[in-house]
Amino acid sequence: MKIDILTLFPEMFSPLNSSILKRAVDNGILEFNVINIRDFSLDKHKKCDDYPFGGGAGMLMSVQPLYDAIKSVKDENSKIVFPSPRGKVFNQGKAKELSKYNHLIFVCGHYEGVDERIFQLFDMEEISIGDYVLTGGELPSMVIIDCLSRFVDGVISKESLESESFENGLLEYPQYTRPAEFMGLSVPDVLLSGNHQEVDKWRREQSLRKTANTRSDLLDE
Ligand code: 4FD
Repeated sequence: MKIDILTLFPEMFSPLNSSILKRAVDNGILEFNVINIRDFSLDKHKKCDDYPFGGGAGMLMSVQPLYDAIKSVKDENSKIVFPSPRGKVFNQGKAKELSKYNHLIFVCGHYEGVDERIFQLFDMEEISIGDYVLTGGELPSMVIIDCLSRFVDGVISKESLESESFENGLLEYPQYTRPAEFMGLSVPDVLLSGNHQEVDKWRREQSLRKTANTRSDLLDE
């Protein structure tokens, strides 16, 4: 999968170059391309923002640099994502859906938003990572990219995907590794019993209890 990222702050994307995502890039499964929107400004000072018509606080991103930046990477198979507080809220299901595309384009907004005409010029899906406001779309883009990448074939093992929180509609059960005792705290006996049926039953109960306690809204669905 090829992922183009259009941003005024390319240096913010260095985290894509570590850990699991780096391994996926090295293995040829993912390709990231970080592009500076400023390089497309036709203004003599490379300006990319301006005051809103009608007045109001702050600045908007100008439509011209954005338009030319998107034009430079888009083809008929591209899916364009625009992280924004006014989008539908992101979740695992949306991540899975996005992971099926061969080409994604992330457009990172800044200032108080963008000139609305960009949404008339391109089919862009606005997606929010939660009900709060950030200084730019860079962190939301990285959150969405990290999450969807896990669903791309070969990025992580199938088993890891299936056993995690949300996959069965519940939060994850408690887990333990060696040593069996630390600072007087021991691991639940059932996990050392070797009885897989009992282990599965215990984990299911723990998942249900955790979900009921902190995210009972998940049990309604
Ligand atoms: N909740 C989110 C996304 C972007 C953002 C921006 C319009 C502000 C939060 C377009 C207004 C982009 C989110 C940048 N803050 N800030 O997903």
